[in-house]
Amino acid sequence: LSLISELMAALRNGEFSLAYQPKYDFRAEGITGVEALARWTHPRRGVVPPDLFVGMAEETGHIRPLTEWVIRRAIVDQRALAAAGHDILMSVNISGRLLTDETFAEEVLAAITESGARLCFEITETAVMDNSERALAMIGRFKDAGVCVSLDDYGSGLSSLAYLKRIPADELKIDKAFVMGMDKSSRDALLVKSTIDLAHGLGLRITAEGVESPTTLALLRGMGCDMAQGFLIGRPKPLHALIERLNGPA
Ligand code: G
Ligand code: G
Ligand code: NA
Ligand code: MN
Repeated sequence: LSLISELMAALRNGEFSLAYQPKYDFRAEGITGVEALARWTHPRRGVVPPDLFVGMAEETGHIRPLTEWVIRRAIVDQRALAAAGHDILMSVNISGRLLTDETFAEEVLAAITESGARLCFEITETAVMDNSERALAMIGRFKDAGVCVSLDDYGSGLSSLAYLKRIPADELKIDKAFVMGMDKSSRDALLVKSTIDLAHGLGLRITAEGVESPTTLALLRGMGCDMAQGFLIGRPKPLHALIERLNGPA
């Protein structure tokens, strides 16, 4: 039996979970957001790498049920965090492919509106570009429903400034490849600084992902970056561990 054929049952059987990676807000000097990352712990194979099952799900038409599961769980956990006194913006990854699936969008919009959860969709730039007109229309509808839109992995795809200008995004996430190199490479640092200025010029918030060292964090603060995400801030962890972190000293 191939792994992907087990995905639907795995979703029903509780083999999936979400790990939450904190996002540090420079201005608020604390954690104001998290990125939800899907995890599959297979009963025999153990942990299945997310890149593997996300890629397979995209290729085999399983990305919609997987994403619906992720969003449902993210909504419940966002509300649980709010009830515990933590007003956290919950980011979920959305494959660009799903942006043009109208029944997916209707269902998800209804669930989010009903719940009142504060969600943000992280969309990879390359995927958005595939089907621009329909994807743009869908992004607009999510935004109207109060969902924030983030362009993930910025700088690693087919970046077009003209396209960036057209997308009604709220946030840009600069790809970790540039951020991880910026404490050693002045070229990487310059690219990060330029991207921060570009985002701010367009009225977008900017998150740097892949922050692994205090030097990088200090550089980003000096450059006026809004948010930092990476192993230095925190690894992806289960909800209970996130809550412990949020309850603990800053
Ligand atoms: O922690 P990390 O190894 O989780 O994630 C690997 C990749 O899998 C990242 O590119 C991440 O965006 C992607 N990913 C994790 N969870 C999801 C998800 O729920 N949906 C989609 N589309 N991608 C996800
Ligand atoms: O594609 P996306 O940006 O959603 O990918 C998120 C991925 O980046 C996850 O696999 C997550 O575990 C990983 N990640 C998050 N922070 C860091 C970091 O500081 N260093 C490295 N190497 N990977 C990170
Ligand atoms: Na992401
Ligand atoms: Mn990313």
